[in-house]
Amino acid sequence: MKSGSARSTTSRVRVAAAAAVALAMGTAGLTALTGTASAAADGVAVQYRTSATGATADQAEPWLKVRNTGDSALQLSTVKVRYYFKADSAGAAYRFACSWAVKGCSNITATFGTLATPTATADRYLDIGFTAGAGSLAPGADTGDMQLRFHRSDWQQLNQSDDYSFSPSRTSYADWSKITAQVSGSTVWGTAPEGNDPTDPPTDPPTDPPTGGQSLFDDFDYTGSGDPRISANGWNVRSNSGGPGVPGATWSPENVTFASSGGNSVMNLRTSTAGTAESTKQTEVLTKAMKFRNGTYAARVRFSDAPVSGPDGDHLVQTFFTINDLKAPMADDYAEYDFEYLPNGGWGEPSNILYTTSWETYNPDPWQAVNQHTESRQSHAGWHDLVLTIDNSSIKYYVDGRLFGTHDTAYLPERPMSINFNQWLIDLAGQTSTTPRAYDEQVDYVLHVKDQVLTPAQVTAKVSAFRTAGTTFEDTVPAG
Ligand SMILES: [Ca+2]
Ligand SMILES: [Ca+2]
Ligand SMILES: [Ca+2]
Repeated sequence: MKSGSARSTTSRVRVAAAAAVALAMGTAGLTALTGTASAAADGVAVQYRTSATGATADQAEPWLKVRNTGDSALQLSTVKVRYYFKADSAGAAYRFACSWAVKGCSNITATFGTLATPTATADRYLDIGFTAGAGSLAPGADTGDMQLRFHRSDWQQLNQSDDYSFSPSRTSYADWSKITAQVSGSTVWGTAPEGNDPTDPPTDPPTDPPTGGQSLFDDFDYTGSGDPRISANGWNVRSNSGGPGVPGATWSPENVTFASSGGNSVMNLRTSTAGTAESTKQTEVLTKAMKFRNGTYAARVRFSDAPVSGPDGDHLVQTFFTINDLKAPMADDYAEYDFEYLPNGGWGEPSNILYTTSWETYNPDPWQAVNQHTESRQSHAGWHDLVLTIDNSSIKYYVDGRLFGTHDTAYLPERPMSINFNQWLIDLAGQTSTTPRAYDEQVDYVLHVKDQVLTPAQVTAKVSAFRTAGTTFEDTVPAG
């Protein structure tokens, strides 16, 4: 099988120039991290107080502060805070107001909604969000006072004694877990009313009904690239020559290694060069079977911006992707879905860029690509939770729980695919030195769930369940 062969130096220049979809990204690196000690755990805490303590009141006054408990800067525009309450009647309508806020009332957004699973103390919610103008929070910093209020639109008294998030005893700021917070769609703080947690099963079933949750999970717990269990578990550590990458380069199984980190095993793909084709060793690990089509694909991958040794600057591609074989130029039953990180640019890009690309097909010569892509021009060094979902209505890419791109039905797969990780060099033009250097891409786990669209939070829960059960590998996906 030739994998990743859809590339040429000219290809991506044209693709990038087409700029089908551009998505500006904020600071990445969010929650939904599991199991690895080296993870930079990000999160927020919500503090609450109220100055309207009566069982009934003209207005509810949830005053809030949001604090960044993570260890990197947090864009407030990625944060949503949810206050839960019980409406005074099914038809009651409410209005929000901001009295004063350190971050500026004009930078605070508010949305009322109805809960999917009403409880005795909650059938509505108020979502507080932030515009880009609210800026970011440094680690440990908080938003300062947000003096918020809401009232019935008819200005009748509201009963707040039956409201889930209300507490009359909270007259000074303190952490309050009955208000929840999400960062980029993942809940990082608080406890929702029963049945309303984002990890509860979605009310809308996937387009394709579940077929028993057949799945592939591998925590990459191996002793080395020669471990016979790697092949037994369906993986090929590539040694055969060919594209993509520098012509004449080799694919090096011995550069695929495994290391334990805090009791968790991580696969390392090391790509090295000394500036010549003969010295260039690329790495790839892929499933032998092409049996994966609709469903959810997830992996925890560590991209790097700098070499582990030697001079920097090579036009490197660090990937997680699915692909099948092109049976003829422009054959429409070709399929490929990529996460591709270029830490030093390439394909005409001057600096780091992350692409997600969905392929209908291509013509190798003369080059013609039929695809749709989303890109983000910023560093993605470090660990990232990558999720790809495919059903019969769309293709979605998530990075760290945040929707990165949605691609159209024209790019849906017609046939099953393999699952691949590789790291390779577009060319040798990024760093012309002959001093040896090496770059690492690491993979913590891979998960595929056939015919089910999982949320990033459900992916995290599924991986946690495998680990709790002591399962480091399982493959119940039937042959394609
Ligand atoms: Ca109420
Ligand atoms: Ca692992
Ligand atoms: Ca296709």
